[in-house]
This record gives sequence, structure tokens and C-alpha cells, in this order.
Amino acid sequence: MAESNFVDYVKIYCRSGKGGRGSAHMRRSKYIPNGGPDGGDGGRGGHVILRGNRNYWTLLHLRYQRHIFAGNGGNGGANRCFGKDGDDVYVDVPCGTVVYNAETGDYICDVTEHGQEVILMRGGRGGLGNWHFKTPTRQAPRFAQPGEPAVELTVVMELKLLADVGLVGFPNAGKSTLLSKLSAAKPKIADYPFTTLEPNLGIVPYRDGKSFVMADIPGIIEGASEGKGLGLRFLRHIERNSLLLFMIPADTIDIQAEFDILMREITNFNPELLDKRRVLAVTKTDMLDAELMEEMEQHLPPIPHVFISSFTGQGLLELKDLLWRELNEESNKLSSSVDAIVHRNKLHLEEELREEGEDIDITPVDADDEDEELDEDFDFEYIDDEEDDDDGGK
Ligand SMILES: Nc1nc2c(ncn2[C@@H]2O[C@H](COP(=O)(O)OP(=O)(O)OP(=O)(O)O)[C@@H](O)[C@H]2O)c(=O)[nH]1
Ligand SMILES: [Mg+2]
Repeated sequence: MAESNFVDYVKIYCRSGKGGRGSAHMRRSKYIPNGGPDGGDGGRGGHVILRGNRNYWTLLHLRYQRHIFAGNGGNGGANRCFGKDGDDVYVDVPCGTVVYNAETGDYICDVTEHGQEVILMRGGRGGLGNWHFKTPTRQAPRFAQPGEPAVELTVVMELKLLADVGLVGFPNAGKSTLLSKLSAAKPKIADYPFTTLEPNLGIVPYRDGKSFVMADIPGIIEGASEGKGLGLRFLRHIERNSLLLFMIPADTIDIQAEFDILMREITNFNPELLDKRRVLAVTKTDMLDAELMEEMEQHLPPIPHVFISSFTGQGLLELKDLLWRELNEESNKLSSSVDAIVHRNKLHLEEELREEGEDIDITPVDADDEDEELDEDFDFEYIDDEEDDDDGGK
């Protein structure tokens, strides 16, 4: 899926800025020969900050950005001059981005709202200048604090779509057709399995100007949680939905069995998904008559259900009512479920990388390269050996 514009996975090497050094300058002017220490503090290193931006829908803009560096803090100067703070780097990400440590797979943070800012990596603090260290008995400290080092880390950013309703079903169940009927989205529809290769979102208008968001993800087959079909790649997009709408065609021989397979796959993927509300839609009912429907009703799984047909429009209003009712159950608000969601650590990271062909080697750029250059203009007066240790403490 190399050419696809739907990018929901990127790996980036990030580094915050290091703190500037404090200055160890001694004041000397024409008529003040021993002016005492007047070295200023170093500036703070720049942070790497993630910012939620609702104008982005995918991580496409970060696809070819392999490195993100924040600016280093400036060194302190004579006359108690502070060093300049390093430039912060803002990384705009779509709402719903989750960040993991690429080496250990640990969950780091989560950006869910427009304008939300999360400091991914803090810049190092600047060092204190020598005038902080003067005491009555040590009037000329010829040392200052170095700045804190930068933090570097390779992170994986994953997009988990923020939708209210997630459509879950086997390929060809009619998921995309339903989305195209209920919303203005225009997903590809065809009578072969795996028509949908990447998730589609649609806004479903409801009464009185209200609306909710529906996500159509590629079909799930038995073994999907182990990587069959399109695998678990897209299952994460239903992790955040507050409600799962199961879709099973009316011509299925054993609806209960299909439902069980779908349940098994999503629970294998993430057991937390069991806590979500579930609704069943029996689709394509234009192929059934009323008698058959009644008979079928007795063998359905024990969750709220509707019979729908995207072709005739039968049951669609009823479905919207049911979805709206379920969405507004107090226990089921999207906001609360976003907070409550537990993002599993990415234990399966390696496999996933291989599967996605994303394992491009990101060589960390050596932070030490610039050190010499910075040290040159540093007005540090080296302390005589017999004097205090350079420990910077009071
Ligand atoms: N008779 C009938 N056919 C339907 C209905 N809804 C969808 N179909 C047909 O079912 C086939 C599959 O529909 P899609 O919407 O592409 O199914 P999907 O679940 O999105 O499938 P994948 O994207 O492959 O997972 C298409 O040929 C549709 O025309 C319906 O209500 N009645
Ligand atoms: Mg589809």
C-alpha cells in the first residue's frame, strides 16, 4: 500500500534541544578591575511538541519526515546575559494520534483534541552562570553549570480514527454501501471482497442538525487478528469508536456463528473492545421476506438489532435512531471513552513493521557533532587546579 494517501503509521527520530551552558565570565572594566562573577545562565533547549490539528486527517505530511530536531539553547554571556532559549518544534498531527516508543513499544502519549499540545520531549534546562555560585568565602567562582543534554528517541506515531460508530463485518457485508447511503462519503463499492482497502469516514446527519461520525473499515475475516486478510492493521481504527455496529448479510446461513467469529477476532486484537456497546444490523434484507425475517429473529445474538437494506432504505431510520440512542447512553459518551481507552504497548511492533514494509532504517544523527563548534565561543575561564572542583553545587 505504498502509494496510498491514507497514512496511519509513521516512524520518526526526534531530538529535543540541549540546554545552553552557564557562563563563567568575570567582570572586568576600566575602573573595576575585580568586578566579580557576572556570567549569565544558559537558555533552555527547545521542546518537541505535538499539536492536535483537525485539518489533518492522516499522517501523510509526516511520511517523509524522518527526523525532527528542536533548537539548542544558547550559552549564557557576560554581564549576566541569558542565553537564548532553543526553538520549540511544533508537529501538527491529526486528532487521534497515539505515540509509542519505537524501541520498547511503550505507549507515550495521545493527542485527541484540536489545539491540544503535548510536550513529547523536553529540551534540556540551561546551566546556571557563575554568579549564582558566589559566596562570601568564594568570591570568584571560575566555573558555571553546563546545560542539560538533549533527549532523543525514535517514536512511532499511529493514527486511530476518532469516530462514534465503527462498522465491523466480513468483506462484502455492505458496510461501504451503508456509509454511502447515510453520509456524503463516497467509498468504493463492489461485489467482491476487500473492496475497501483503507478506512473511510462519513458524517451521518441526524434530526435537528445533530450528527455523528461513522467509520467504515476493511472487512474482517477469521484469523484477522493474526494477520490474515488485511490483518490487524485496520482493527486499531475501531479501538476508539464508542459503538461497534456489526453488519451481517441476511443471506448468511448462521448469523450467530459469524457474529462469534467477528467477536473473537476483535477480542483477540484487544480485549478492551469487549467493553464497547454493540449493535447488530442484518443487511441486505431486500432479499428476505417478512416471514423469513421473523424466523431469523429468534436466532440472533442477544444485542440490539435492526434489519436494514441500503438498497430500499428499509430500516435505515430505525438504525439511526438506535445508534443515536446508544451513543447518548451516559456510559457511552465518546469523550469518556477516549479518556478511558487503554492503549496497549506495541509488543507486536516488529511484526507490524515488517508487514507494513515500513522498516526503513532511521540512523540517529550524532548529537555530539556540534559540540566542538559551540564550545569555541564559550567564554569559560578555566579554574586553576588547586581551587574547588567543578561540581557546580553551592
Ligand atoms: N441486495 C443488496 N445488496 C447490497 C446491499 N448493500 C450492499 N449490497 C451489495 O453488496 C456488495 C458489497 O457491498 P460493499 O458495500 O462494497 O461491502 P463492504 O462490506 O464494504 O465490503 P468490503 O469493502 O469488501 O469489505 C455490493 O455489490 C453491493 O451492491 C443491500 O442492502 N441489498
Ligand atoms: Mg467496503
